Amino acid sequence: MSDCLFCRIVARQTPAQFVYEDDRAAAFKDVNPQAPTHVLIVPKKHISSLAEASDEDAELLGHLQRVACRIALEHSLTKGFRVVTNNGRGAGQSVDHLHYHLLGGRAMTWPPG
Ligand code: DGP
Repeated sequence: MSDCLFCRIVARQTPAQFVYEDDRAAAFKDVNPQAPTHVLIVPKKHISSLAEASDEDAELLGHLQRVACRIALEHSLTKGFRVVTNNGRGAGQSVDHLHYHLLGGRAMTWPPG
C-alpha cells in the first residue's frame, strides 16, 4: 500500500535501519527506541493489525515470532526480551501495518503501561 509507512519502508522508499529480511518478513530498528534493543518485525504483506489477520495468515504470524527470536539471539538478549504488538488506538497502535516490537537490553516491568 503506497500510503502505508511500513510498506514504504519494506519497499525501500523510506529509509530504515534493517536488521533482517526474507521473502515474507522484514525487521528494522524503531525510530523511537524504548529499550537498548528495539526492533520492529513486520510482514511484507500489508495486514493492518493482528485483528485483521486471517486464518490464512497463521503460518506467517508464527514466522514473524520465529524471526523475533532469531533477532533476540543475534542481539544476545540472554537475560530476556519482550515481543508485543499493539492492536488498535486504545492499545497504542499508531502505524496501521501489523508489527511486533522486540524489546530487550534492560529490565522490563509488568504490567506494561
Ligand atoms: P505502534 O505505536 O505500536 O504502532 O508502533 C509504531 C512504532 O513505529 C513506534 O514505536 C515508532 C515507530 N516508527 C514510527 N515511524 C517510524 C519510521 O519512520 N521509521 C521507523 N524505523 N520506525 C518508526
